Amino acid sequence: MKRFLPAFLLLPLGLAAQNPIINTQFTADPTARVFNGKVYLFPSHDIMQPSPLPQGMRPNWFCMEDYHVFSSDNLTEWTDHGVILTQKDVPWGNPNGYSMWAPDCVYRNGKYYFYYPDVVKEGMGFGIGVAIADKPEGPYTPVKSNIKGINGIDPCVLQASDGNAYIFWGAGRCAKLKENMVEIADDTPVEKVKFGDREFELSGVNCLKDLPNRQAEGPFAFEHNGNYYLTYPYVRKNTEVIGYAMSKNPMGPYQYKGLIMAEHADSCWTNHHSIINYKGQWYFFYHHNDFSPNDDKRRSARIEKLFFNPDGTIQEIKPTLRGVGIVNALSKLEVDRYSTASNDVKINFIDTADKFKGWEASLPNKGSFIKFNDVDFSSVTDGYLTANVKADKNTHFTVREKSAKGKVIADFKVVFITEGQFKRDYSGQWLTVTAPLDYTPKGVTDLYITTDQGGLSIDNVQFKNREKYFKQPSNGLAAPDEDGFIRRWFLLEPVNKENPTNAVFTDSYLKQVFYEEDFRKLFTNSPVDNQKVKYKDQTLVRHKLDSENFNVKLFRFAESYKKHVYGVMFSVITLIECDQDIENVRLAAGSNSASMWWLNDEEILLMSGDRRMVKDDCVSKRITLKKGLNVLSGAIINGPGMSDFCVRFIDSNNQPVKGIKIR
Ligand code: FUB
Repeated sequence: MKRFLPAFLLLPLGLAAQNPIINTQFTADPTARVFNGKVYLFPSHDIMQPSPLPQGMRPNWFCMEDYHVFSSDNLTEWTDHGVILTQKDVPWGNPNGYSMWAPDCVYRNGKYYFYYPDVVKEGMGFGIGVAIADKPEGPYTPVKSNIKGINGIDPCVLQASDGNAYIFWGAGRCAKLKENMVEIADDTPVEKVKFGDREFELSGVNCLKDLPNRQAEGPFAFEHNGNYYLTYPYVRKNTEVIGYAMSKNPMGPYQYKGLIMAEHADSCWTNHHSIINYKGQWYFFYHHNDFSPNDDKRRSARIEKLFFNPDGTIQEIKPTLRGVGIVNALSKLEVDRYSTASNDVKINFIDTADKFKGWEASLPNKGSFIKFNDVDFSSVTDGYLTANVKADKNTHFTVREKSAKGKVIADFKVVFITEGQFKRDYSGQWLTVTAPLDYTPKGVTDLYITTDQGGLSIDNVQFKNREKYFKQPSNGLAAPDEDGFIRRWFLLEPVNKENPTNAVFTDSYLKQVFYEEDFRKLFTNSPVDNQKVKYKDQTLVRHKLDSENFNVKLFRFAESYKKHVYGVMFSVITLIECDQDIENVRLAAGSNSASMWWLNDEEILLMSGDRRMVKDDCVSKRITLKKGLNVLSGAIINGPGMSDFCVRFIDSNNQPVKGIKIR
């Protein structure tokens, strides 16, 4: 009964390792299983209650109408395979019961058996049904009737090393399954129990008899190193903890051993879990009401690592926001779900009207920090870092390796009020800020984000590999590209020229700044690679480069030499060799923003105003490229934009001139 999702929904959800692990819907009661080398997650699917409430639905209660299955091979990126069963598909269930509670799924005899509770159509209470598939993702076909003899919720099937499959449910009841996996064994004991003055018959063995078991539910049983573990939520004080008991036999008697996880700190009443070993590490899946802090019936799956002591007992687990998994530095790191943080760090929803948008972490003081562990840098080459941040004052933060005082990877100034730059105040706005990497860590390491001023909120960071915009020029002469664009240039590092807006780029302003004496001195007819040039208090270097693109990305050029990228002027030169005079050609240029062009020291084109780079945006008067060497030079100015330009010559038929060589 698989419902097919549009193809784009089958794509990985693109989530980084963090808790909760799914942020597109609620995912309660997470049962994880390993099939075919992958982890499959079978949660129940909390939804908001319909309005008005259907008849008989308890207000402020659980509400689930279907199941999705998710998979992952790294525990950090999850694929939603869509709906595998809905309440309308269950032949014996109430189609409007909204009670598709905690499920399980196991593989046996070439089939996948999906066990799920639902309220029965006839009679009272919950039954447990089975749906069968050939693949973990489905399609699943529900068996016509629920398992006879079982009234209750929260099925879990243990496939023991004795060759049998055992089903656990409710408050720790257990029965052996027949080989068909859809019936309990004929010799299952039946116990008579009294609730008030009514007597009921309950099948199976009560494995939690005489153990701490107040309001116990959600049993999860597994076997490890010759021990059987029965792990289960129960109420120790007012809300659920997860405890466990051990035995040498699947059906007990079990001995209580202690807690795996204590009560949720914020009194989310339920917890529900599963335990797997994946690639040699044990993991504990559980839930919390992260996305609905005021409503503990809408929950979301989380993961932590689980460890055994040498005697087989389990170490208690403290919930974290970070969760598990080595995360690729090139994916979005939701650092608001950190591993640890200084005590003053607070987290808040980014948007309280849409909590699935996630959180921000605020670092209020000098010295505040957050740590985000296990980031894999093996795919980061020549990288830079972007960060999604908000500042309530000018602030400065650094991303470091291994400790809050560790080696600086990247250094950010959040509000652009810096020396030599035009003033602009972005306080209180979400911004994506970028910084070059001062240092690229190797392998898997921990990140620390620290601020020496406070006033910072951060949502996520993402490392990015720098696209290659330039390469070192090859020996010899270069030709224009197939469209005639000139790609070989001497580019001088930018001159700082504060301009908060490009609206000032009138003809007269441009003539004034481009002909200013010190700026003109930056132009030469014999440019040299790596030549140092003085401009006022700046020392600039000229670089001979071949552009990878038809448009020469001056913004990226400036960024790569750690120069200002906004509020700047560039001087660019190219040396053109012609075998003969080429008459009646015109320079066709595009630039972001304004620019001026000279051929052999004669001004041939002025492109004023606040421009975007467009091919052949403006053309010059007709000119002659003379036999021998021609020097084409340009000045480009920009305020807050990303500077670039493209230049080619066109002939009298508007065709690109390609019969030239660039020195
Ligand atoms: O999700 C509904 C119920 O809440 C589950 O079946 C219980 O285990 C508890 O998590």
